[in-house]
Order: sequence, then structure tokens, then C-alpha cells
Amino acid sequence: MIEITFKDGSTRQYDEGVTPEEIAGDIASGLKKKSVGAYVNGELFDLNRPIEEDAALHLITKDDEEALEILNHSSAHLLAHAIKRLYPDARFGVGPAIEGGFYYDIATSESITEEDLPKIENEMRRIVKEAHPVKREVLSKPEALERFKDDPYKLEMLEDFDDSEVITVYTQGEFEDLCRGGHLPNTSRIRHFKLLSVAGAYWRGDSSREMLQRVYGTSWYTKEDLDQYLEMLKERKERDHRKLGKELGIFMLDEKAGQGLPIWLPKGYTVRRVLEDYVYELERRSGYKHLSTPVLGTRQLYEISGHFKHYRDDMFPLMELDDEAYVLRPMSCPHHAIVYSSALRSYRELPIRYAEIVTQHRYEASGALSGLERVRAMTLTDAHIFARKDQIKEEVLSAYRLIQKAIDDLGLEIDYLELALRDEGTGKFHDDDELWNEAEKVMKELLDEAGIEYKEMKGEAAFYGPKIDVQVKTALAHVITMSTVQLDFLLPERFELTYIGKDGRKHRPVLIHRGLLSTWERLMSILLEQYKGAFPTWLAPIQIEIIPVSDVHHDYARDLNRKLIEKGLRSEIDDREEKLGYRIRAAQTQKIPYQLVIGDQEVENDTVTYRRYGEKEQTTLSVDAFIEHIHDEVRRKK
Ligand code: TSB
Ligand code: ZN
Repeated sequence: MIEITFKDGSTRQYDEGVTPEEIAGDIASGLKKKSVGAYVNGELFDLNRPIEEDAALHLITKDDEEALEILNHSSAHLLAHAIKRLYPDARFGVGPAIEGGFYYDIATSESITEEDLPKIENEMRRIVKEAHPVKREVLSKPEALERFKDDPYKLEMLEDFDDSEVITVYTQGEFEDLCRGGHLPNTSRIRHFKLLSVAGAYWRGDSSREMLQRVYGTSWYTKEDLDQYLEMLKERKERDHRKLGKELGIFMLDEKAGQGLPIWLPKGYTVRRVLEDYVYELERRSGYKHLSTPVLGTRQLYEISGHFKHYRDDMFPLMELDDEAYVLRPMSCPHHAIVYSSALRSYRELPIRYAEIVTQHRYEASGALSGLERVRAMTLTDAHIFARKDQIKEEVLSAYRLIQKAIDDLGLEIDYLELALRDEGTGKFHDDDELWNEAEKVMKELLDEAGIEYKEMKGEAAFYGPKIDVQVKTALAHVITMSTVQLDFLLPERFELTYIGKDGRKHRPVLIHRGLLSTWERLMSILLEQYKGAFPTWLAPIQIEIIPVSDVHHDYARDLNRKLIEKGLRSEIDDREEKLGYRIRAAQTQKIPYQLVIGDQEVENDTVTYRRYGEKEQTTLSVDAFIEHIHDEVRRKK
């Protein structure tokens, strides 16, 4: 007999070799159905794995967090099982559970496309119906090497094991796979699943190795959960900024123009110009001075700054001329440091805040590029603040407050802050320990003193210092780095920046880097997702669409359009020879905030009747009242 201790401290006696599933059934038959796995003395156990000694038992039920992982992991095996039947020469890489589902990497002589997915799903359903028990088997490394001697992928994976390590193999029906587990005890317990897509994936994530085919799927315990998840994926697709950006004429990418080098189309550029005005004005009021510096810098400039040593992988290659060498700048800090050092500075002048909307280039890996979210040519709402040490806390905090305001004005939400620190010994960071310790300490102190919460992230700092990265969450629960405030003691050293202190002697200023609203590229990707393309009126590329009902209303409509444009509004007229309904729908698909249909009534009474995007209700106003109404809305940014 063995003694099983439960979570609540109670105990029961069982025969040796009892399984968690039997124990669950012994407690309550409902519990047996709900259980999907167990922790036995803290180790993850399959429900049907015998317990051989006294143990603390904790059953995992469908409601627990790990439950989905177990299900999706088993679903990955189910997928591989089906693939093996349909593609007998298939070999398998890895097949883990991931957030929201699972995948399996597959090597076959035939290529698998999305059209094949229903066929594979059907085979999976057949295996579910066949109700194969899932059995775990323990092998030594030599046994495993023998068992999988014909499978080069498995052999390579086995190399990672120590000779003494225990290796487990799972078998269901005729299919077996090397796997750590845990798994559901029977294929019949997988019910509500769907295969989603196929992609290429390098073996071991190494681009010099062969490309395998990765099939993605998702699996849930109830049909409702599955449907809800699929609905969410659909919604995500609808909101994908690449799709919206194309439909709304915001930006384009073209292979001939270059990867990660987006082109802003008229509507996108209009939004960008509005944002630019907004940022200039906000900074002007907050004591920033604007300047403009070139996209090219000498090699020397970036050698002094340390970018050449620590940041070269992220830079485009050197351009060598007769006796000069230039780089496309990845950042503007060195230029701003030069401006600072071009004059004698006194303690009374500090802080000096230089802001610039900076176009810069970074050599991002092609696999990392994604629409506007991660690009190679970008324009950053940048600033560099040169301050005395006694001003650090105040300057970092007020930069952060400005970020908060800007994010709020855009209708976005801060999710959390990351305090990015260095990781010693990686070579990614400058190596003056004293400067690092001081900078990291000040950053922690100022956040703690202000009662601002943050997560520490080791290894994510800039090479020149720690940074506060502001993570923003969009309406789709997509979290991404937007704004940043960075404390830098290094560049002032390297550029030998000084100011004359009260004591008449030279002192070193500090440099605070600040990114306000990320780059226009990333910001646009976030805004598109947040608003699903329906920009608030102050940002909308076209604010008003005027639609005359018929020819007799054209003159009035054109006069009105001219007047609205005169008043600084972005108005457009659709007097194409198309049916009224067609033109109304066109304005709707462009998500234009105000739609003005002009008919007899409007012409007669000198009024407009508008409908807001997404609303049914119509409102009639005098032309002047309408103009005031929109101006007010633009001012309030709502
Ligand atoms: C803030 N020198 C500082 C600057 O003074 C700097 O460049 N910091 S950064 O490297 O963190 O970049 C600033 C911001 O640019 C990031 O917070 C991020 O929002 C945005 N960004 C960085 N790389 C990309 C990219 N490849 N595509 C789009 N936006 C990017
Ligand atoms: Zn900078």
C-alpha cells in the first residue's frame, strides 16, 4: 500500500501502481472527467501513469492554467499521427504547445498547403474516434538511439541528452514519438480543435539548416471556447494594420522599393503631418528646442559614440568614398551631442532639450520585419536632454509625464513600464561598471520615489545606459514598446561634453534620450489596430465626405466643400456618377468620420445633415454650426 496526500492535507491508502485517474474517480466521478493530469510530488504526471510510492498528489483539472497546455500538446501528437498516416515518409522536428494552440514541424517529400488542412483534420478526427490509449515508456539513451536509429531529426535531438538521463517515448496506436509529456490518457479526449495555417520553419531555428513545414492548430475543451478563439483570430485579421493600411491608402511596401522601407501614401502622410504638428506644439510648450540634422554621419562620429563598437549589427554597412567613410545613422544622439558641444555651456542654461523628428535606418533582420511595426527606415519622435546630475530625476519624470499625456491624447493606454537593465558579460553594453551602477540606481530610485510601478528586464538596456520602456496595449491586447526614456552617462564622456558650474569649473552633464511616440511607422501600426482604421476626427485623413444626392445639388455641395477646406477641415466631395447608395457605402468603407448627404432640404435651408461613422442617427445643423461642432471636436481630440 502507498499513502497519497491531498492538497488539503488529508490522506488515503491505495495499492501501488494506482493512477491519478483512478484516484480522481475514487474521490468523485465528476472529478475523473474534469481531470487532465496531475502533479505527483511536484512532477507532472499523465493521468494514466502509475504511482509507485507515497506521494503528494495535486490533480490538474480543465479549469487550471496548465490544462490547455496538456491538451494542445496532445493535439500536436494527434496532428503528427494523422500526418504520418497521410504522408508516410514524414519525419518530425518539434511539436510543442504554444500560447493559443500548438504546432508541429514536419519534413515530407510532398508539400503541405492550407488546402490539405481539412483532410488532415478529418484523419485526426478518425484517430480521436479510434480512442487510442496514450502510453508512456521510459528508455535509456542507448535504447532510444537504437529505437530512432533511422530518424536523423530524433538522433540529433537525442544528442542533447546526458547519457544517464531518462528519455520518454509516447505511443498512441501505431504512432510513437520522443516526448517529455504530459499528455491526456486517450486520443478520444481531444474534441474541439482546428488547424489554422502552414508556414516554413528552419530545423532548430537555424537559417543554415533545412526548412521544415510547420502546421499550426488550436485545441480547446469546449466548443464555445474554440469558437470564441476563432472569432478573436478573425477580429485580429480584420484589424491587422497591414490589411487596413492597404484598404485605407495609408502606406505601401514594394519589393522594388526595398524590404522594410515603407512608402507613405497621401492619406497616411496626412495623418503623419497632423501628428507632427501635434508633437511640435506639445514639445514647444514643454521647453524643447527643435533642430534638424542629416541622415548620414561620418564613421568617426559613430566611432566616438560607441555605436560602431556596440551597435554595428543593427547598422547598414559603411559607405566608403575616396578618403571618407559614412554611415546611415541608426540614431541621432551623436549629432545632438555635437550641437551641445558647439558652444560653451553654463550650469544656468541646463537642462537643454533638443527635439527632432529624426529619420534613421536600422538593419533589422528580414525575418523580424513586420508591416509598419518593425521597419528599416523609420522616423522617430526623438529628443536628447542635456542636464546636470541634480536634474536627472525631475527631467526623467517630466519626460515620462509628457509621454503619458501624448499616449492619452491618442486614445491609447499604457500597459506597463519596463526598466531595461544591462546584463554583464554579453559585450552588448559599455563596460564602465561605476557608470552603470549609478545610472541604474538613479532610475530605480526615481521610479520608486514617484510610486511608479515597473518590471525589471535584465539585458534589454541600450548599450549606453538603462531605459524605461513604455509598453502600450492596443484594443487587440497587443502589447508593444512605444515610448522610452533612457539615462546615459556614456556619450557625455565620449564626446567630452562639459558645462561651467557655479564653482567656475568644468563639469560633465548627463544625457537623457527620449522617444515620445515611437516612430511614425510603429505608431501608425498601433493606431490602425487600436481604431480599426476609424481614426478620431482630429487624426482622420479625410474628416468629411460630402455626397450630393443628384446633379441639382452639385453646386451647393461644391461650395460647401470649398468652405470647409477654407476653414482648415479635410473635406472631400464624391460627385461621381454612381448611385447614392454606392457612394454612401464607399465613404463607410473608408471609415470617414462625417458623412454629409446633400439633398433638396439642405440646399433650400442652407444646412448640412450629417451622419457619424458607425452611427445611424442623422443630425441637421446650419453650416456654421457644423463647422464649429467639428472644430470643437478636433480641439478636444475626442
Ligand atoms: C530615444 N537613441 C534613442 C532615442 O534617443 C533610441 O534610438 N532608442 S531606441 O533604440 O529604443 O528606439 C526608440 C524607439 O523607436 C523604440 O522605443 C521603438 O518604439 C522605436 N523603434 C525601434 N526600432 C524600430 C523599428 N525597427 N521599426 C519601428 N520602430 C522602431
Ligand atoms: Zn538617443
